[in-house]
Amino acid sequence: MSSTSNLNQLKARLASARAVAVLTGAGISADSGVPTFRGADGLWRTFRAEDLATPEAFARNPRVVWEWYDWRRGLIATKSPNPAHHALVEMERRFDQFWLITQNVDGLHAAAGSRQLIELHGNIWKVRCTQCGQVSVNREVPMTLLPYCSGCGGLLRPHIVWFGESLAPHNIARSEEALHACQVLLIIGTSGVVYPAAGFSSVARAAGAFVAEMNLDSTPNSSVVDVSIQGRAKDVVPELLT
Ligand code: BJW
Ligand code: ZN
Repeated sequence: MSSTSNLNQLKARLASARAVAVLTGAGISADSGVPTFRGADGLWRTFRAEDLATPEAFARNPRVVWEWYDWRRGLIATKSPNPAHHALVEMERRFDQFWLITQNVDGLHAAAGSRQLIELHGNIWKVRCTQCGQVSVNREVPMTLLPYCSGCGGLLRPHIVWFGESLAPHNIARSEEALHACQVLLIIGTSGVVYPAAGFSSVARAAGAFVAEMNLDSTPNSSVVDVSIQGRAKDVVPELLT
């Protein structure tokens, strides 16, 4: 089926939907200039994930891990939301029920003004104490390395979900609610390889939702969804509002 008829089919579904859920990944922020994880110039072609994005790596060498995050924070600080982020803010206004589930940690959805937001993998602008668990916002760029908790003196870590760590139970619960309640699920700019988010398309589809993927390429999700629309997020997502 052509991309135009896929787009029209999706727009017709949205026109009659009351509850809509969206899952985003690094591809939506790629159009703002934030590097993806696994693309051609993805972050992990130069850094090995298992060297940096794990609790073991942090325990072994917190400074190296913090240097990587400090570098990324400096980069993200110069970026702003693009038309795809803004279109999702408008979409939130249009539907009775709306959930935006993001795997991104860059904070660009919140910066655009999205409110019904589930930051599944955490936020790069938040830190968490490894001793007392206190979470706080930290926007220093560059930041003091290593950072310590003002309350208890414990070492602070990024408030981000690393490989092998559990996602916050309330975020899982809200996502489950969204996947079961939505009539349409949009999956935008994710490679669909990292669980549990990679399984969300199947969950929503089994619960009866119409599922659409928007991505530059095909992904493991492409064979599960009702329609795949190829293109850049900044071009295709705003099209849904027209
Ligand atoms: C565009 C575009 C444009 C580009 N427009 N599109 C074996 C089987 C199943 C599961 C596991 C397994 N072994 C281990 C696991 C569990 C593991 C997992 O899933 N691993 C897989 C890799 C196999 N998951 C976990 O550990 C999770 N925890 C968990 O499951 O707990 C229970 C458990 C523990 C242990 C064992 C088993 C269960 C936690 C996952 C946390 C993920 N965190 C990260 C890193 C955080 C570090 C940081 O950011 O600082 O989050 S991983 C990284 O990938 C990041 C992202 O959020 C996530 C997803 O990436 P995303 O967004 O899809 O980006 P890309 O780059 O991969 O894709 C970009 C896409 O955009 C591409 O498709 C492009 O085509 C497209 N694109 N430009 C539109 N302009
Ligand atoms: Zn503390």
